[in-house]
Amino acid sequence: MFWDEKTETLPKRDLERLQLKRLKKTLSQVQNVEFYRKRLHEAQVKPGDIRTLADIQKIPFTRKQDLRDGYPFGFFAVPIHEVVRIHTTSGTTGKPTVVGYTRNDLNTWAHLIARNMTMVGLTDQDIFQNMVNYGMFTGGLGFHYGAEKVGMTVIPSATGNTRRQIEMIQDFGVTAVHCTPSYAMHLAEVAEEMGANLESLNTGLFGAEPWSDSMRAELEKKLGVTAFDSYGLSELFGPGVAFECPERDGLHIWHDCYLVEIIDPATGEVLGDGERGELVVTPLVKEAMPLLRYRTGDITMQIEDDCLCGRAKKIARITGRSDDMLVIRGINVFPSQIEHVLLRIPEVGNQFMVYVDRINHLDEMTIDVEINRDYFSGELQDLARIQKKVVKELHDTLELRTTVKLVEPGSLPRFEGKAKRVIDRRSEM
Ligand code: DLL
Repeated sequence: MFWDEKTETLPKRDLERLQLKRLKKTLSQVQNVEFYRKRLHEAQVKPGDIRTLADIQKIPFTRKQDLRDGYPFGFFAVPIHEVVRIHTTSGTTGKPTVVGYTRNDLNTWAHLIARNMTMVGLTDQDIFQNMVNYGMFTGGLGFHYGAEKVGMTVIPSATGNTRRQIEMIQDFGVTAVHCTPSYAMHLAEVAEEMGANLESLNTGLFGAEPWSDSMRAELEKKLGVTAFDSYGLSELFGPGVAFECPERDGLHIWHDCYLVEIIDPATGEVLGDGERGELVVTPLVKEAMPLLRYRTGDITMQIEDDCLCGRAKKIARITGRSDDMLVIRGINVFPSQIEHVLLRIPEVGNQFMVYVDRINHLDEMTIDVEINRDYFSGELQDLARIQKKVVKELHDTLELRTTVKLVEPGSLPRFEGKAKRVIDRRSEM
């Protein structure tokens, strides 16, 4: 099923023509952003130099660090009063990355989500429960407005209280759910414990973190749903970037709105179809915050095939990151954020180790950190105080519950070369 069949199935030539027109418009919009005026001037690229889509390779990449440096509104291409919504995504040193949307952007975003949901067969007959964070995370309001656009009955249940979530699924006859795959697994287990009947459910939309095909099989069995992968990032249109169609062998990225390149993350060289590398995206329809050649950090490849659903070229499911970002229960965490927090706490040293495990299908992060004897009385009570303080400070910055273990000074490994402070023991990926 299509939300916007004509656009979703544009013949290649028409699509490329549209992309070029929109790319040129984007190039004129970025002139309102000082960062891009400077960047393009330095690279000696004038808007008139971009005559074909391939000419985009003349433009330098934009990195997440550039956005951080522009904190808070340095990348807005419109006056602040035209920005009607702000979202943020986690940063490396406490400051988040800010993204803004105009009224038109919000409308575009809702349409993209409506395309995703219609593509997998959801209609205004569906009852949809959205079990993700409704705050700064783009998955909450993003899916919410898209589902309303389709005309579904939307339950903005957000996160938490799993038993209540399950009761609502049963009582309201919910047909479709959206959450992170790890939360879906937890939900399935609690439902089993409760002896709940989830037979009204038939569709699961899962994303915001990597998940494997074996996890898909287990979720489908436990929840009785067909499960679809949803990919996106705050800097583009949140989850309105790429989505699986019923074929479920890759994700359709909305080419009329995003110009896609895959590059070798080490050299920046543009790779061909079927070659795995980092996804680089130039959004083509964003007003408030246009970006040029944005490096997502996500590893995938373009798949050139004629999908049975009739839509254009897909990308493969994300298999990893080109940087050290961890995705823990859908929340992005950089090891440098942890370091930053620990440096502020005199009671602990700055050596640390992070262990990531998947326990009962939920990501759990444990941080070992050395106690600083100068600030520690040696009493057990003091140990508990320090531990609580570290957990709280980490939570304030990462918005994530962690387990903190205080260890003897000098007991953690020291690294001579590149530090390897993160041990990811999740076996799924
Ligand atoms: O996670 C947007 C989203 C919300 C996507 C709901 C899907 C569903 P951020 O918080 O900015 O945005 O995190 C973006 O999460 O660069 C990937 O590394 C990772 N990620 C998102 N979806 C997937 C997925 C949202 N399906 C970052 N598979 C991205 C693997 C994913 N990784």
